[in-house]
Amino acid sequence: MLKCLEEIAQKLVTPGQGILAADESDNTIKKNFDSIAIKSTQQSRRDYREMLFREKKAIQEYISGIILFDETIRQKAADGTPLIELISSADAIPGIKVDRGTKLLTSSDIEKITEGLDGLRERLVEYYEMGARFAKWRAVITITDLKPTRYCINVNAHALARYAYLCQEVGLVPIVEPEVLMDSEHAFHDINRCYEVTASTLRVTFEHLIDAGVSLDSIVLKANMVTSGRLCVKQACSEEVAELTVRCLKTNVPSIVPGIAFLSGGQNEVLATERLSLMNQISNLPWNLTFSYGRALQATALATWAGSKVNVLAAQKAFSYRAKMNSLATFGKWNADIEVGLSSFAQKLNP
Ligand code: 5MM
Repeated sequence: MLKCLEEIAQKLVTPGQGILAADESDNTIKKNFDSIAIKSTQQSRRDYREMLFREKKAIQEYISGIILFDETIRQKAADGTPLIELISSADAIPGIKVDRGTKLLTSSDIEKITEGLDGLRERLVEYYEMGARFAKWRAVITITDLKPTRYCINVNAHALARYAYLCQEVGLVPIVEPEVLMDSEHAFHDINRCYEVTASTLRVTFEHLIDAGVSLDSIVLKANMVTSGRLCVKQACSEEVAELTVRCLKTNVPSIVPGIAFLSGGQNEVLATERLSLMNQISNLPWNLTFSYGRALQATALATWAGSKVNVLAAQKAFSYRAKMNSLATFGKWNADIEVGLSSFAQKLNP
């Protein structure tokens, strides 16, 4: 069983490939659809995700795994094919978000705890039987002058460790995602404060994973980059983000972990790609560094699709293009000259 888990974890972080986070909860996808004036219904969510999953060539080449929401893993495409089969037939690994979202910690008006441990073992078995081979649980840590508290980091790390152990027990690779938010309404912090909080969060998370008996060679860490907060007046440049992120990870993430797949966290598509590429230009990294982007893989594709069948081809090309740019970034081979921009790309599509 463990040999197989190791192989799945390795495949998820194969150089040249990364993960598509398509597990937006109903609230999040509604906000995304609001931005293109589309009503979020079971069918519109299905149509949008089917459009992405049918971009077979791009998925085969650039995407190692796709994280699904509970509704999606049960859905069928318009022609009756289960959506999960579209993913498997493109040689990508289906994954599933298993946390049940965040709630306020009782002692705090800002800090959150991620829920979903009750009945988790049984749900994981069901997802495995449905074909999922990895899972995801996201904890969120908010920075203010006085936060996060040690208590918040601890309870979230504890939940991540219990989740990760249960996943491995049933044959799912756990993606462990302790996200230090860069885009909260409180995010006035500078990059050094982000470094400090990310370092403590990772240190405590790995202490809990080790105490719980989680096999660290069979997980994927989904980490935030070390950046300035969205509202910080002086934004750190990409070179500094890359350098501090790698330094923070080297100090706090054991080298036995096969790979780290970054979240984009509100960075725009090009910045998220540029920073991943810069990190992969740094030599002697003990783990593979790749992407597990939601917004930074989908933003242009979503806007291009705009809920209309006539835009499906162009939206798929936009998704494919972004996936390719990030694939190059996993080799440290992306640069601004290659990033020709979607306008000229779209012109080539519709000359
Ligand atoms: C795709 O979004 C995921 C689900 O978020 P919600 O439960 O809030 O709807 C989210 O966990 C995502 O995987 C990570 O935040 C990374 O996505 P971004 O957009 O930051 O790359």
